[in-house]
Amino acid sequence: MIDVKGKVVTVVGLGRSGLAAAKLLHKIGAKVRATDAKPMDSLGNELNDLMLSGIEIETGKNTPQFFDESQLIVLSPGIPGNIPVIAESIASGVPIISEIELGWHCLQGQRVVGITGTNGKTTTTTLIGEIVKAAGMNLFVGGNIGTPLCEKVLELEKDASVILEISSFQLEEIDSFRADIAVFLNLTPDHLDRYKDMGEYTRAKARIFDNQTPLCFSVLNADYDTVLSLARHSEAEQIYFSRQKRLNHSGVYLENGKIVANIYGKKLIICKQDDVRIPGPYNLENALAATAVAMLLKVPAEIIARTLQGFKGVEHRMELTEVINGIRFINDSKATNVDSVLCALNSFPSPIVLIAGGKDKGCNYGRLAPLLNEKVRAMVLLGEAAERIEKESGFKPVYRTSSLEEAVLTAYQTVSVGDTVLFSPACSSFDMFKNYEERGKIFKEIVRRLKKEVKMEK
Ligand code: UMA
Repeated sequence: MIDVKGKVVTVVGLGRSGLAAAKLLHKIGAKVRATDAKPMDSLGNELNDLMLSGIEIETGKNTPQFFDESQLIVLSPGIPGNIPVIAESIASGVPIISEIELGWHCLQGQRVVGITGTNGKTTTTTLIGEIVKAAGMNLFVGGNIGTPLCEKVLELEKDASVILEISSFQLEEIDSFRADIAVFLNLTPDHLDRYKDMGEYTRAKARIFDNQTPLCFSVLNADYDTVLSLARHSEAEQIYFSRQKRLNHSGVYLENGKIVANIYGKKLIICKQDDVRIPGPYNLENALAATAVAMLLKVPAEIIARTLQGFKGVEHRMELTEVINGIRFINDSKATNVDSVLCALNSFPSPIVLIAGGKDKGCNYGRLAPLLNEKVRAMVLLGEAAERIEKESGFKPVYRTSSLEEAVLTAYQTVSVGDTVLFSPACSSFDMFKNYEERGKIFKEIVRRLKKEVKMEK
């Protein structure tokens, strides 16, 4: 356990991570302060509990004075480490850690599975959790997926598997954090509004391998050379997974339409590739990665197979919302970068009407062009990034809209029976919504309303 008793610890940001970190620090005896740039009234009621427990709070700003005497700073993932107050603290030598680093120090030897990569993290994390649950093992599923590690760490069973979705933001400020099993799914451009270039983003992601020892495992997508080269410096034992090639090395791959696991020197057929219920080639990769982890956790093959066959996927990720008059409406609000949209476009038959746009993250939308031209009937755009998407993709026809409701109705007017309306934004949600979950929920509400209206018209 980290020794923070009596130490002044400043938590920066009071979103989910910051709140959980502040409460945990208070429980383990630190003198906690917490600051958030948002005004008090937009931060929710939980702040009152913090204040009642004696935590000093600053809202509406993050002032340098508030950091005076800090002996440790816990930084929320959404806040870059180069903002002026943090840069000043770094200069004065105060250690800065992320929320997962703090949570990790409070574990009691539980085995940590850390899942990172640009796309598929949430699906893979959830799927691993479902397999482990089906095997009757104790577990915690959290991290970037929603529940911060700090929120639950003191309640975990000693034998629990701690399954964490981990973002590059969380990895930036780790120090000793170690993933006993580190899963690296893929690497494509993302978050280029935060990182100065792909190199900086890649370096943050590669920190998942930091602190791994020869007793650890890294589970690597053998179809991505970049992933393999990043893992070269990891001391962990490497286990591969591949959708595209048979592996000579320990790993999980496809052979004659079947998922094969060759781990611990034993070759096992898990199930047929077509038994995997979640759609598309990239979800198959997620299923292979999850199988590799489950094998390392010694889950029996039949439990893995049963879970792959039953797992429907996660909310907001290629989620079938409704079928209206033969038109499928898919909620893929979680697709916040270009590659995520490419995965979704590859996963559904054409013709597709694509609804996209949101807060620009600096992605190259020109990369959408080939698949748009191949599979998309029309594109409906909204949000800050609409202009860049239209210009860079060069795709036509495009309809510009000013709200999600208008976008859905426009898409509905453009489709024919048998089409798919795919809401896969390629952008984050923060220009119009609180987060991608809110955006996805609103999309689903609009579609369900539309279904009722269409029924009444009949
Ligand atoms: N703030 C300041 N000063 C600043 C900037 C922000 O005080 O200069 C404050 C904001 O006012 C806000 C708080 O910091 O109140 C925000 O903290 P945060 O953005 O870190 O949000 P949390 O609610 O703590 O959520 C974070 C993750 N968010 C981000 O990484 C942006 C959540 O991932 C995660 O689920 C949660 O911790 C629990 O671990 C979301 C996400 O979008 C899903 N992640 C990115 C992604 O998946 O692409 C990485």
